[in-house]
Amino acid sequence: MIPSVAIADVEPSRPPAASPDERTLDAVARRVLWLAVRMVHEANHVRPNVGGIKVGGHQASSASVVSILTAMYFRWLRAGDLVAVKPHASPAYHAIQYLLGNLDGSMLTRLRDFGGLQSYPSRTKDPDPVDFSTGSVGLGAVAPMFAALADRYLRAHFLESVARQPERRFVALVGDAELDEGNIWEALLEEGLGDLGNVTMIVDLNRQSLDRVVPGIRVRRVEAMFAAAGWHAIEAKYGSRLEARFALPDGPALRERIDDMENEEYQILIRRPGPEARVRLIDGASASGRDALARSVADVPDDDLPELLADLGGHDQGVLERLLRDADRETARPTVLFAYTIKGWRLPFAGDSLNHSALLGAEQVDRLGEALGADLAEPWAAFTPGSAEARLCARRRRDLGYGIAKEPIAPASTPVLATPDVRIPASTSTQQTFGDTLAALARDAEVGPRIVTAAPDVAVSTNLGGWINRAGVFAREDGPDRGDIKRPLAWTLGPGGRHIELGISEMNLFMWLSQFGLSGELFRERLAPVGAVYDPFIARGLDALIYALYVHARFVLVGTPSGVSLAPEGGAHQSTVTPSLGIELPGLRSYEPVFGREVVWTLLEGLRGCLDEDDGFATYLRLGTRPIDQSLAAPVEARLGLDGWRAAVLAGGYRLIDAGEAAATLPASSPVVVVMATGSIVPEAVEAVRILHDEEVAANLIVVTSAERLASGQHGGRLDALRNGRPDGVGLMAELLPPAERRAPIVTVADAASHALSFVGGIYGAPVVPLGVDAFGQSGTIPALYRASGIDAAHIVEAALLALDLAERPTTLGALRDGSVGAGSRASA
Ligand SMILES: Cc1ncc(C[n+]2csc(CCOP(=O)(O)OP(=O)(O)O)c2C)c(N)n1
Ligand SMILES: [Mg+2]
Repeated sequence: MIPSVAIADVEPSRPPAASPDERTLDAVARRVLWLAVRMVHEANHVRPNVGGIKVGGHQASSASVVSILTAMYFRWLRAGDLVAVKPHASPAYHAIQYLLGNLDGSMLTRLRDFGGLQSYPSRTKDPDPVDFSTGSVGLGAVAPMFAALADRYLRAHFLESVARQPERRFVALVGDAELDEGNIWEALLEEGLGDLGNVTMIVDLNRQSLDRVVPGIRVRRVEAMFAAAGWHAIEAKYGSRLEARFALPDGPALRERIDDMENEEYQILIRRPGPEARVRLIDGASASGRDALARSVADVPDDDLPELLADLGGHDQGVLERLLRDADRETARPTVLFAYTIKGWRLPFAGDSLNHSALLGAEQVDRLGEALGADLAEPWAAFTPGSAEARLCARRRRDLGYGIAKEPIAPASTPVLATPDVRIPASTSTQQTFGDTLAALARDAEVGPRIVTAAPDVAVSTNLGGWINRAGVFAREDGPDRGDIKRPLAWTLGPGGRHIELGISEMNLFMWLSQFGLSGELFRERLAPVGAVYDPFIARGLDALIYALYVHARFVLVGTPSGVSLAPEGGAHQSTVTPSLGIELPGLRSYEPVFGREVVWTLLEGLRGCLDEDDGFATYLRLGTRPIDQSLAAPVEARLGLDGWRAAVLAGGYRLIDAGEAAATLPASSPVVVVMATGSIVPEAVEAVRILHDEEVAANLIVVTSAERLASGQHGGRLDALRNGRPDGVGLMAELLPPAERRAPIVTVADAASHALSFVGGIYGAPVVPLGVDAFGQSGTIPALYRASGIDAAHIVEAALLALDLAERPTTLGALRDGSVGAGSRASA
């Protein structure tokens, strides 16, 4: 938490506005600034504060972009354009939405309040329309780029419906320190994003981050980096007053001096009293340039000098408009506009290095209101009806297409998801079946056209080859014909392609999923985006994955291969924490199928989540390369039939081996133990259960296909169930464990951190011995690694025997048979 700091007061400045239009625009900008500042003030100093925690909000960061937002929303933007606004400009953004009639005035008192305006613009939680959520800096900066790619993709694939939509611009208004985030540079290097002429990034170049004035003149390097990435880089550097002065005979000396000044010096200069500013300005110049420099500002009164020096292009409507039109003319590549601004513009702490979290005092707010022409008695007043400002707001509301009902989303009803005909060999891996299923779906007339895949340079190794051969690779134009060269992977490029190949950036993959996964909401055509990534590298893009879920994108994420089952690949590629992510991330359904059929079913369910008209969700499939003997599934198929098995898989798990059924000769006194296993490790669990049966232990094997479904039933449902007098209402666990078995000890086993499944004992108070991979792996064979990690059959058997010792009153097979709970006597195993 940043403490409020005492900051020297400087008078708010009000540059002269010339034409009636400019005056109107300036009046709008002043009102936006006032509302933004007052909103934060209300939240911190007026609204009753329960608990005494500083509410916060960013007056300085909002002020920094007031002119830019005004130029955008009151001049430049068109209906259909989609905009990401830097997170800490939320108050200014909402002020604009209020003036444009999209936000009820009562909300202005509810910034950062429960159910009120969010701290950072949120698509899903704010009451007014927000195109892109922002918050974690860097992500909002690139979201519009991926949305622009989705727009391009849709225009190439769904011509009729999308062609009716207006050409859109995709805009990101970002903070300058936000450019420190590496994900922005990963997106800049992505070749599919490099020629999006409808993308504009506007950098609020206030030279300040959270903690400090950014040293040196970093912008020069950054501009060169954008240019090197193929972007059209332009600057709104100086305002018209300074530009006019540069045009005078000694003007070049002044320009050179400011151009060459490091950020820290500039920030000090614009905050010093006029006489001191003049001395600093001139003394800091080279000896040869001092005279011309002194002459260049000789006629500027002292009082006016700091304000003249702070006349930057990012606060000049004329300059901004000219440059935004310039961005429009560039249609072959994206544009970045560096808009030079003052953080805290027109506020007493303008340009102060510690103003990021600073709040104006009550008196300062009143003085500001007066200076900005606001009515202190009616702080939330909109413009007087009939005034030039009110007319401008009404006109812009129409121009921006606000209030017009959106087209319905296609497809209007959930498409039929027919189970594709996939040949599943006697022994196969989940990754193999995933690839085969997608390849089969490429020819599905109903769902195939809506599936689009992406992989960060791992398409081949995650088994997308068959799909890519049939679906092709998306490119703006047809690729060169390879003639009769026969290769296992055809890689046919063209606008009809349905695979998008990304460079090695997991951040880009998740940002891609976030925007392609919102295609229904953004462009009225739903897609089913499937992203494939090596499971361990999910962590590399985790923040972007969380972002994709936070914005409610619908997608299928396939993490493969996973776990130490990737044995020879070694510890650097073995994932252990991903099942926990699958359980804990909100809005994500997670499956770890074992058998080929289960892959087909869970993938189809994930695609349904993308395309369903009401029940949308994102899905994570954790897969692997270990060949699994498919005949091991015979008992469940025999007991439940295919439909029952499928329903159980989607619900989260099923009983694969039941001791009573499988080992009819076991004595009634055999103690009961439950083995719960997930993923690649199931064959070891089957072997262990058989050994236990030989040892006269009544071991049951439950396969968990979704720890997430199990946990959500258990955690989410329990309290409600108790409230409603249904202690049994704990989701799937109640079905998996019949009452007589609920106190029997449980051994959990996964090719993942042991913690991932250990929660299962909590529901009925059964002792649990969790097995899993709790150390980094290494290269080796699967048996060697399973043994070293303690998840092979021998360890499962040992754990089961030890678990039996934990149970005070062991459950016996006989008791299970007559349904009495924990009543049997202890039998030695
Ligand atoms: C990923 C991430 N890290 C850290 C933060 C905390 N944070 C919020 S704003 C900010 C500084 C942003 O500076 P800049 O982008 O220049 O915006 P300004 O406030 O100057 O407008 C930081 C570090 C964050 N929001 N997201
Ligand atoms: Mg900044």
